[in-house]
Amino acid sequence: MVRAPRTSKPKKSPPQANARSTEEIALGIRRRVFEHTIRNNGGYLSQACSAAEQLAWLYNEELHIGEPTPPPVPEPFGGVPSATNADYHTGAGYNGPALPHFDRLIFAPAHYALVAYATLIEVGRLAPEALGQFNKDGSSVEMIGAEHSPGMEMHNGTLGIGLSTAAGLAWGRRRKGETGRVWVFMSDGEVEEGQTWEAVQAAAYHGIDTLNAIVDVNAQQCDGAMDSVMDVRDIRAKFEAFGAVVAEIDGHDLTEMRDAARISHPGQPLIILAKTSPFQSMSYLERRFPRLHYVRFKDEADRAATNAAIAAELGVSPVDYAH
Ligand SMILES: Cc1ncc(C[n+]2csc(CCOP(=O)(O)OP(=O)(O)O)c2C)c(N)n1
Ligand SMILES: [Mg+2]
Repeated sequence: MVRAPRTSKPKKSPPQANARSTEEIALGIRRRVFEHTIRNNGGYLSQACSAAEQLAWLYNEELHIGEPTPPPVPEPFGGVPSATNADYHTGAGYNGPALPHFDRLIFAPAHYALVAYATLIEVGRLAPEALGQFNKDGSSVEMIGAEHSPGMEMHNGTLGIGLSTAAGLAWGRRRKGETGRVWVFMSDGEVEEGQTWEAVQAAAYHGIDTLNAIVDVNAQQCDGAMDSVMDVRDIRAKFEAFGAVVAEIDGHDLTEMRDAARISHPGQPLIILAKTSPFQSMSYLERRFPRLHYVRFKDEADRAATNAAIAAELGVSPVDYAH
């Protein structure tokens, strides 16, 4: 089945309407991840630099989703799924109920979890206190997100599985006549995984045009700059060759993001390649290049200097982490 090109944006449900601008939410995400990183003596800070606009835009503008169903402060980890575990739940409820007309979000790179939680807090879907449970034993607010973590609905620590899981979900939803789309947030490290390419190929073959992805192309990998670890070459040409419609944008430019999402892509998945800076709005981090994957401080002086410099860049007071 090939859907007619969509020319207008689906109507938002009232609970989703957000009084704050997407720019304000992106700044809030960076401030929150910064504060957490300083307070906890390290963290996935660079991912807030690169992805803040993408996640703010998804939740504040693009996703058509309902009100969250779980409590604002997450319940403890309810155990693994089984026929007898009535407490088992995924974190998908923070993205609203899984109703046929609502969109679903698959959050693929699990190490971006802190940025995901900060986003949920900024858009009012999660209580700020939830971060108090971050990386604690027995908590669902995992450092490396899992399917029970807020905003996530499937295991995603294994990079590269998000897009194909989403393709299958979109295919199944279409067979059931559901009108909601499936969006995926991905990292560029995931293009090193063969499964990503199989997903695009299969989605294009089956005409799954309800599948949309935005990829944080920060040109970074955990061991450093992407081209020093694995030269992935021209990923736009590759995504197109495997059957996707591709938009390449400045990932900090919301106008380009909005325009990219409006591109008509009948019968094909849409992949938005959001080219980003791994130290956007926190230029002090540039001195760490190419080791930006996880920010850790070499000593107290490094922590204090980073605190002062980035707080000034983000327009906040330095974090009082001694208390
Ligand atoms: C299949 C798989 N291989 C390797 C890893 C280990 N790993 C964790 S994060 C990461 C970096 C991948 O690059 P990207 O997601 O783009 O990271 P970033 O830009 O945040 O540095 C890797 C290789 C993993 N989680 N899954
Ligand atoms: Mg990357």
